[in-house]
Amino acid sequence: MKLWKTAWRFLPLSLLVLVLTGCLGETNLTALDPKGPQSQWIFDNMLLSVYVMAFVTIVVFAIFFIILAKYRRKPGDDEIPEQVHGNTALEITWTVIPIILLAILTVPTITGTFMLADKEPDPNVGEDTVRIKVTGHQFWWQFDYEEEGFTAGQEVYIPVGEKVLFELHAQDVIHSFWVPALGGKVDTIPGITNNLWLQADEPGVFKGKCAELCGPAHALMDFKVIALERDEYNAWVEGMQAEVAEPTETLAQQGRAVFEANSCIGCHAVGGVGTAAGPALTNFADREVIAGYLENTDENLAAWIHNPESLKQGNNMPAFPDISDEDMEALIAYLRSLSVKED
Ligand code: HEC
Ligand SMILES: [Cu+2]
Repeated sequence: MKLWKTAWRFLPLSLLVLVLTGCLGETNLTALDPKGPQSQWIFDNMLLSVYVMAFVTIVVFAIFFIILAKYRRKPGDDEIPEQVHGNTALEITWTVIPIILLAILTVPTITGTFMLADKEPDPNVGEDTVRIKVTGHQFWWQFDYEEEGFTAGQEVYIPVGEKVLFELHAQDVIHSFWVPALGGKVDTIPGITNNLWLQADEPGVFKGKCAELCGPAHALMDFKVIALERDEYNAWVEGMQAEVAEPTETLAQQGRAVFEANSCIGCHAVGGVGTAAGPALTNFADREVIAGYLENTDENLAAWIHNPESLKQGNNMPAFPDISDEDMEALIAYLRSLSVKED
């Protein structure tokens, strides 16, 4: 009984751990609430193994306690019971049952693993299947829509209800592309191409994370999958493909000059395709967050440009501490003009 008292004392602590680790937090960064066929399959397979394990645990413990109660030494038992060695029937039974249980787990796991890595286009969409090249960088994500001819950073847009094919690459070290609500975790490895498909069954924003320790800012290497209805998705694609318009406001025009004078343009593409040293900013104003995690406010943006290191340790953007308040205001106005959303 003393043990129970001690165990109860740890209950608040364990709940606290759950809350602090975000297990009970409001986020769709979870594999336990699947939102697509990939993650649904993974979830179902996980349940299957839980059921198999529960079955084994229950049967083994039931036998254990029955035997403990039935065959324990009772008062008056003076003789040593008959000693047996080996029992063919029992041995066959406890070999065959695990083989059957493992087969129940193995068959769907193997067929499912192939299903999850399949590179075939969506049968309902055919030629129009969206293909996206993903590149993991320390510590941000690049999404090339090669057929459509543009590059996006940090947020990947997909059409709802369609199988989207991802080709996974890495620029520097191994990262891992993971959107728990939509599917499995697949590594991005320098020099190797991995494949993954994902499908979102409902529109929404699905959080993703780098799931492979890749350096100091690994924990902040977050991204988002934004699933839109097909027509909205098409509109977004057109917006990304369009020539980036000259900013209309004077302040934003000045900001563009600041952007060019500080060689931001050398690392950040605005429009166009291809790898740059930093995320493309073509639709930066539409992002919810800066650098994967920081709320996209003017204050945070100024702080980020002045000193990125103070906000995301180890990231590869240099600091620009000398940009004056005036220039910063203009620069921010320019960055805020970079939107492909219709308003
Ligand atoms: C040497 C290359 C380099 C230069 C020059 C550079 N940046 Fe960056 N920038 C980066 C990298 C790399 C990141 C990604 C950091 C991360 O999230 O790990 C980044 C991230 C950003 C982001 C966040 C984008 C997002 O959505 O995550 C903004 C905004 C930004 N830079 C603005 C600027 C501005 C403005 C300038 C010029 C004053 C500039 N950068 C100059 C490399 C550079
Ligand atoms: Cu990473």
